[in-house]
Amino acid sequence: MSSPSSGTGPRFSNEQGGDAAVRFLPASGSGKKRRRPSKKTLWKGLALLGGAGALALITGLLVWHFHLREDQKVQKTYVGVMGISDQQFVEAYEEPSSEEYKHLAGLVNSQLKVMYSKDSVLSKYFQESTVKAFSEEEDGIVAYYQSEFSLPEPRLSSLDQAMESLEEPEGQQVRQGRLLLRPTNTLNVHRMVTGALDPRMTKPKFIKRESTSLHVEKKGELRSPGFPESLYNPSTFLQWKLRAQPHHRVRLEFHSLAMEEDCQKDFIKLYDSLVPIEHLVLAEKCGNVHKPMVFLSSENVMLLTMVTSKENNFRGFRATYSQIPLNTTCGGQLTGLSGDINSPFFPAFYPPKTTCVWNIQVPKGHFIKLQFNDFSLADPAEGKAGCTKDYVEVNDQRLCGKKGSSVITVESTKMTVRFQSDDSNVDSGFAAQYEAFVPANPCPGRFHCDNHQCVNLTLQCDGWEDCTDRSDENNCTCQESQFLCGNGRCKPSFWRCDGVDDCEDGSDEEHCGQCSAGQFRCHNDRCIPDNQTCDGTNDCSDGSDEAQCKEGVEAKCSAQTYRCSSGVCISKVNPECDGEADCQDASDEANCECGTRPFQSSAVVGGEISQVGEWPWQVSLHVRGMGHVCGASVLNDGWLLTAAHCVQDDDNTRFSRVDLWEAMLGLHIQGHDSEWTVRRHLKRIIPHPSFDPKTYANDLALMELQKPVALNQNIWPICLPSPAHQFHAGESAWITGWGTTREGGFKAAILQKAEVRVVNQTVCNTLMEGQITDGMLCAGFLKGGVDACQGDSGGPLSITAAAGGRVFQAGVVSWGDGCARKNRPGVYVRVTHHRAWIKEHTGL
Ligand code: 4AZ
Repeated sequence: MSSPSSGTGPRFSNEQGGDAAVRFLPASGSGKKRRRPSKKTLWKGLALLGGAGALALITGLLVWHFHLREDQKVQKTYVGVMGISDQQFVEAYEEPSSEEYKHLAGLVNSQLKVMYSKDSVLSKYFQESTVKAFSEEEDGIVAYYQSEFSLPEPRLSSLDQAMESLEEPEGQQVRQGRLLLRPTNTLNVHRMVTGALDPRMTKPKFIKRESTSLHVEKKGELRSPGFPESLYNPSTFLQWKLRAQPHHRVRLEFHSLAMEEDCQKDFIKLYDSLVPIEHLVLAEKCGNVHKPMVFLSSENVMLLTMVTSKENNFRGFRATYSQIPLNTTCGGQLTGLSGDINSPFFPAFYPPKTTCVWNIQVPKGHFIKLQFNDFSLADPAEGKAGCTKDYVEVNDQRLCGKKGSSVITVESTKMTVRFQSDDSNVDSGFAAQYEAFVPANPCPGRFHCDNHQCVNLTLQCDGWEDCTDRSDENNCTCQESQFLCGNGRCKPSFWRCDGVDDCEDGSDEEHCGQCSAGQFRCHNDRCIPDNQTCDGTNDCSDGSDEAQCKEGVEAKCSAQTYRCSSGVCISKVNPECDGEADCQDASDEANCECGTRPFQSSAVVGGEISQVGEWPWQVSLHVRGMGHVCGASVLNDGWLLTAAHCVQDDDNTRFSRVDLWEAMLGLHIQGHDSEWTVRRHLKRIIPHPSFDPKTYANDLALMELQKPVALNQNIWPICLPSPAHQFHAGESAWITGWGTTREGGFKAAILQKAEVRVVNQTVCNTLMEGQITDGMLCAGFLKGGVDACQGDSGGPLSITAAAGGRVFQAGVVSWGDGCARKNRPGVYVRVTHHRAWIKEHTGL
């Protein structure tokens, strides 16, 4: 920016010169000899000149501030909704080129002009209005418009204020009054809602802007451009205007959504309107959404917008649209001893502007309890203003936001439950059951939790929390096979000293390491006699008594010993690649170019999303036209290990065909190859010949790449354990993959990781009703909650060895009873069991 005084202002200089730019200009008649001024006069003159200069500078700044900056105008766009009564909607109002549309749009524009003319700020900066659409509503029409203002930037806040006051005090009048233009051009406006556009929709220079209008009376499908084969385009603003027939709602169901995680960059936004007005936003979504989402409008219109930034593009979304009749019946009189109450359309997102009231009345002598199982209401103000937007009111108690299971009890025969959603922001709502109870015997035949919930008697003191306040696990008398926690809970004894705080008060992990003299303290804190260490027997059961031995003790070969290349066996547990040559021929330290993250520079941070390069052995197997289907692991530059069930033909697809597959190595985000990503076709697939699709025994397959890959920081082999390698119950293991992040959900776009624990083989076989063979390994949490799931199959179960720190592949994701269910750990192929078969085919 140029200085305000340059050009027009006086120029000063320094007679001593020096700097050419600040040299005195010769005065006119500079040829005359000048009288040398006295020192005093010189100072006076300089002071005078300085003062004048400062004055000029200040004046200049002021002029610039109030004049020039005023000239730097910015454009501001508002969108609005105008409800017009006593007008009949005609089909032509949907067609902007029709005479009828143009006529009504003209009236709306004049109406807006008149309204803006009454405010000095609005009238000064208003440029023009454009009607964007009309829709039908009960007894009238809704006009959707956009108004443009042009103003100096500093005036933006006064414009916002003026627009707001147009809404509030005057809005009241507008709501009730008749705004008369000219007698012939009367518009009966009963509702006005105005708001600024989301700045993300105006800020970037979009390469593409597109608007599509759709009628939803016939079911149909909506996809973001290119979905699912290609990625969406950068820098686009797309919108879909959806219209249902009168007296219907628009129903929009998203089946798949894969966008950038950062909503500031890429997002979709839904509105209960035909223009993107923030007062009527239904929801904003980005990233990967893991469960199908259904949205419903309050009237017969909905707007879907999609904004993409200039980088990081994903697959986008697929959604289906339809319409449903408007007359939602919710609430009512309930007199049974028990019953269900749900927010309208649960588990679909409830529509905005909905009120339901349930009046529950139970027989005399009973009280009522209401148990919420799901509770997710949209209330951005939750915690601040306190349940003013969407809420459930039980008698006089308001609930809002998101909650886990909870119970509300009233000591009365009457309960009133009111559900209220406001104009914007919706969520999946709530599902609850009410139950009448006799105060003296609130849970006949069942356990009475402190919060008045009832659970089956068999669930009391079973080690699991079934009452939402956990009171079923307090003050228990433990069975023989259980351990009594400090807080009175009972937990299976074998969970004691396993490194996991199962009691949740730490008591099961206390006093674990106090071994007597002459005893060795195992890593799992068990105590064994000293002389049982380094004897070739795994006495601790976690192998720690054999792990720290200076060198492998030569022993008789058995399933527990490591066989050196020379044929000699040593008794050390997991000696391979631990950094110490235990075999005399050092063969236990050969072929150890594996299981490290060679060039990874950043530390692994929390959360479920992996770091780039954290799992360089993870492979994504793609099938032509289907994208990611299974996981696999890198064994070396030419071989991958996966699950046999991934390569079994089904009725529709010949998954056993080599040419169907493409292996993606060094991939982090699906659909987003990086400079490290290598795509490879396959030369051959070798499924385990004894794979049994009924029992999933031997669920293992090898894949040979068409040509070897160059290993890099994101493509690196995992170590294969020797047949004798021991993975102990309770040991930490990691599962990784792009599978669904919940049962029945969507696949992940970014490589996910989760920590699980190896589950005792006998316990697992009992839990899984005898389906666990020696060739399988279980991992997870008996509590549930963490697991591999569909799409993770074929991927590795990675365990870091205690000695040497290399990562070994303990398992291949194979099967499970659903995902992350309580008492249903994930089942993996036990790699050690199949080591010989892998070696036979790959030489590894
Ligand atoms: C599957 O369908 C699958 N919970 C993989 C793992 C598990 C369940 C299902 C384990 O690929």
